[in-house]
Amino acid sequence: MTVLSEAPHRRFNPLTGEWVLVSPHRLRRPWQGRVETLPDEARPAYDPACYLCPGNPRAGDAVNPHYESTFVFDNDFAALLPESHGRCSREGTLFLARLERGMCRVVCFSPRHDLTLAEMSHDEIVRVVDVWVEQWLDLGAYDFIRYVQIFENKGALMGCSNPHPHGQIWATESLPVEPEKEHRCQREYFHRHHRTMLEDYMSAELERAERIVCRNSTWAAVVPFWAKWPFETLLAPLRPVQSIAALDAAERDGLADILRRMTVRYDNLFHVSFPYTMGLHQAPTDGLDHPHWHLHLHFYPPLLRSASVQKFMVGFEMLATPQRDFTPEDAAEQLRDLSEVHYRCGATPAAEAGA
Ligand code: H2U
Ligand code: ZN
Repeated sequence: MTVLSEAPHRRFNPLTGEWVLVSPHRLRRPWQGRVETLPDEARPAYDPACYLCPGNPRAGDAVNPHYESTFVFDNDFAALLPESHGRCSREGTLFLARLERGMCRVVCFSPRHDLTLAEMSHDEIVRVVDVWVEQWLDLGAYDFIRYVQIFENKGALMGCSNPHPHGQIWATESLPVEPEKEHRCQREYFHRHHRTMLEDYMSAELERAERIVCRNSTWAAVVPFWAKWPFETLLAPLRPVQSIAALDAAERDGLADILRRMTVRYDNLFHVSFPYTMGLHQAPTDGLDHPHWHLHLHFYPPLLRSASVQKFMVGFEMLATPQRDFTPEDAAEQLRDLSEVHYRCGATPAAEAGA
């Protein structure tokens, strides 16, 4: 690994079939770019102006119930609609289009406006996992739904409109672009090796240990060998399961455990409520068996070396190949060294990342 820790090189992402450029020493360059202003962190437990807090009005005539744990509702500004509006609008090679049906829901993780996953209890996160399972089963049961994307967009930096802890679910008629790449790559691997790609990958990573951030008896979190975002992680169950609904009770518990520990580590990295896009990737809900699919979660956080310096995927990254400024092994080491006690609960300050 010595050459890879010093010289610019490319790494291959076997889940998507794409490459990433790694420039180990680039973080040492002088920084004169944009510095983010930090959002005000102190929030009330209840905000009368929040459209996700219990009892508050939303767009239109909707009013939230006085919910006590989680709460799911149809997105009032859904990007997809379940009704069919006719036949394909465009055919041909140059002007190909397809109508797309779907459903969009919002999942409130907690009635508390001031919490995030990192500050919720284990049992409260188990409840979030249970709701994801219920939603995946419910939406996946619709004849026309082929894929259910569960995700959380957190922080103003990620364009999240509201700090109230919540995620979204978009269920679509077609297999979306990113899951489709993983579908293809995992299927090829499975046909060749008769095991899921992530079963082999996670056991190889656990053996090597250098990119593992944390683990429990059923799940592990790793900075993948091919990570493109600075502190990107991949969370996967050690047993190959196609979907979140196939997890047994211990594995659901293990997922809640690793989610809490990972989000606490992230907050502790720069002592800020860590922004990210996080989501589950799992088998299509087309009624077929997909033994090659191995459920997993991706965390894609944009921060690079402080609470105020983010990685921009622009220029070469946007036009050519994604590029990262320090190695995944460095990122894993930094994340691994952090406390699993949230900094607001009196953990000792963590080492600042980067040069
Ligand atoms: P994000 O902050 O992650 O974008 O999620 C907020 C979602 O909540 C967003 O998709 C929806 C928006 O459409 N929303 C409602 O459904 N009702 C409202 O009254 C406001 C926002
Ligand atoms: Zn994935």
